[in-house]
Amino acid sequence: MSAGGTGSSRHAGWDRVVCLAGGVGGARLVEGLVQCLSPEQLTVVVNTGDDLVHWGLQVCPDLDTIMYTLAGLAPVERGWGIEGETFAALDMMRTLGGEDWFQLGDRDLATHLRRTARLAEGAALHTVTAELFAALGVRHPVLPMSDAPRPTRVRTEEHGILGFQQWLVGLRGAPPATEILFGGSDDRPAPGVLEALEAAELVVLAPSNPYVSIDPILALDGVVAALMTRPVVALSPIVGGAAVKGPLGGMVRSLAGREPSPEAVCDHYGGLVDALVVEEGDGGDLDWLPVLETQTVMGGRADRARLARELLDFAARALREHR
Ligand code: FO1
Repeated sequence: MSAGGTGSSRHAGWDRVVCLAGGVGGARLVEGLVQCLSPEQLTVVVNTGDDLVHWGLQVCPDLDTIMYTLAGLAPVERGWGIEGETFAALDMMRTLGGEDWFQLGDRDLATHLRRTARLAEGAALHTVTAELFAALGVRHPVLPMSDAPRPTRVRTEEHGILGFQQWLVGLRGAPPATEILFGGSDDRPAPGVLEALEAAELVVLAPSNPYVSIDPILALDGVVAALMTRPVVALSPIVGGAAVKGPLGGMVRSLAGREPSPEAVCDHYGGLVDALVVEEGDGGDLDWLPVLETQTVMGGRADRARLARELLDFAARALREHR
């Protein structure tokens, strides 16, 4: 069953919501939102800065994490890839002397083969993305942030500039990041992104890594300008002084010189965020914007819907004057 296809209902508070997302935290919130909002009410814009060419194939980890999550295929704990995946191709690749630091599972491989073939035929990434999501029964519109490559790179003192996955997976995100760089010469958002943002009554920043999941989207031409005119609610990916998942905690320290906190996330987004959702007890010093304290660490599918509904209700109360 597709969560995107059959699980949605209509939230009364909002007619047009755009969610900017990346990573596993982003996918979990998106799964909650698709249970509260119909495909007409919700558009998801996904980071593609994590994308890489691996084994000659175009791999889009954040798009695929959202696709597999919405299709009910993602492993609940790990969040990325496909539940029950096998790795026979990886084993053979290793035997053949190929690269094995980035693990592509057998079924996941079909996604990258299909995407790469369609791109080689001349189809744009947003077209191929729509085809793949539809094939897995997902009905909500999910857009890549850009059709053009926009590779994120990480500068480290020890290793110089690294590709994002090389740093995150190859080196386990251990070398402190001193700068995040957004590559690519074409900074146009994919077709539909600015149109969706300009029509949005509410923009949700998912509990994704601000530096490497949300900032690559914000770096595209016209995105910040569009967001400045829309009510924006963000969900903090920092809980109890630590990142829920991934390297964010260390990045706040090395990039902002601060201890990880919802305030640090909020300050990073500057004036873009109008309201914030944080973990119960984490609201402390945040007195300059409306804050909802609730349980933000998401469990299964029902819990993700619960959090999305609370966020949408809170935003409808807190941001009514912006509409
Ligand atoms: N994460 C890992 O920690 N190790 C891997 O080998 C790995 C492979 C992989 C393959 C396909 C895919 O869609 C995601 C994969 N990820 C892997 C996760 C990925 O690196 C991150 O979750 C995101 O890029 C962070 O948003």
